[in-house]
Amino acid sequence: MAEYQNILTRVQVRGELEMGVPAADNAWPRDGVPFFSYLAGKIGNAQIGPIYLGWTGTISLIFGLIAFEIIGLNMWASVNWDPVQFVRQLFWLSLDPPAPEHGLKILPPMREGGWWLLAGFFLTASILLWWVRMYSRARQLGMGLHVCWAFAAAIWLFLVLGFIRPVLMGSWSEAVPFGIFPHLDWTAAFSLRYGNLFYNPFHMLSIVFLYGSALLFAMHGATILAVSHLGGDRELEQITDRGTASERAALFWRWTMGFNATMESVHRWAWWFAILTPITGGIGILLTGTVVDNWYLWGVKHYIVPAYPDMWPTVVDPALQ
Ligand code: 07D
Ligand code: 07D
Repeated sequence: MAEYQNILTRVQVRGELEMGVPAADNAWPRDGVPFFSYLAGKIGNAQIGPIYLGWTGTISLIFGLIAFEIIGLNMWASVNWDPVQFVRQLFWLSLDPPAPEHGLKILPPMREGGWWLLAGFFLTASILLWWVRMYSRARQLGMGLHVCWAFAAAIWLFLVLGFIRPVLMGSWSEAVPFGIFPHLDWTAAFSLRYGNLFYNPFHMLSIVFLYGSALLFAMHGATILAVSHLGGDRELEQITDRGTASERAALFWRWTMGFNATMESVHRWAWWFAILTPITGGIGILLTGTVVDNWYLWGVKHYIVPAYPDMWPTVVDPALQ
């Protein structure tokens, strides 16, 4: 029994190596010879491969690599091609979007944002092609399209941040730089520039769904693990049956909080919470600077926050000068 008190997977799923169900179109075969890995079996299925790359997968990876190279080489150039400094400063290095004077120019000088645009183009193409791949693989396997629509929700926020909002604002300079800490600086500066993002109701909603996703994930993951020694991880067969591990799990929640999700509905809850995080987030970013210029003043106007007491002489917002 102790075998099944699991945090990591204790059961190594190993049978015959399998190639998966026959696919409707065999235009592009599955690549690689499958093999078993003990470590992979610790966290999931022990079989690695074969993988289906196809045209969209292959081009997506190539485009992603080109973007990654452009970003990396620009960062390296920014430390005069010094390999030691490149490694030491990697997290602080940046490839910035064009400066405001270039507006929405499609061909700004390469060293003044041109490389950022090119990298952005390849990264976006790569992500969109990966989306097409998710869509086509799901169709071919006769699955629902839940995964690719969830991915589309994240792509929505990505496009708002780096493309749609900058276009609406008339300047690439509004977009996010490529860089580990630089993109955090951008995030903080964005919040400050637009009067504290905490008062943006869509940022609030996005946080609700983000935290809610963590809570749901914890509840569901914990519940299934808690009944997996009774076979509760075989969720599907147990949805409607009585006397199963699932019924016990459901009862646990009904007894502790008076209500329980079902084996099916909990996954719908999880899906909606997850996708609503970037959907509401994207709406919040889209409204910032386009419709609302200062979320703090917006909050004062709508009685969300009290105004600061009038203690000092009025100053003009330097951003408005
Ligand atoms: C665990 C799945 C695996 C994904 C990983 C990320 C890259 C970047 C860098 C080429 C959960 C792979 C990383 C491909 C390579 C270069 C220069 C997903 C998992 C391991 N952020 N962000 C991170 C991205 C934005 C914010 C980390 C991407 C917005 C804050 C990582 C995007 C804002 C914090 C990262 C993006 C924002 C981070 C870990 C795109 C507002 C952190 C991510 C495409 C939403 C955290 C140092 C992670 C950190 C962090 C990547 C956009 C805010 C580098 C690819 C502009 C506050 N972000 N981010 O695990 O440690 O996600 O930063 O939009 O604290 Mg970010
Ligand atoms: C980034 C979607 C794009 C990613 C894609 C994936 C690759 C390859 C590689 C696997 C994450 C691309 C993949 C390239 C991967 C490998 C190998 C999703 C992304 C397509 N905030 N804030 C949010 C909190 C503050 C700010 C969301 C909390 C401050 C800005 C979220 C706090 C300031 C923006 C959230 C807090 C500020 C956000 C992001 C607390 C900074 C956004 C949701 C407790 C001082 C973004 C409306 C998400 C947004 C966002 C949480 C504080 C700024 C809920 C908990 C006040 C500018 N914040 N924030 O899913 O949507 O991101 O805002 O203080 O743009 Mg915030």
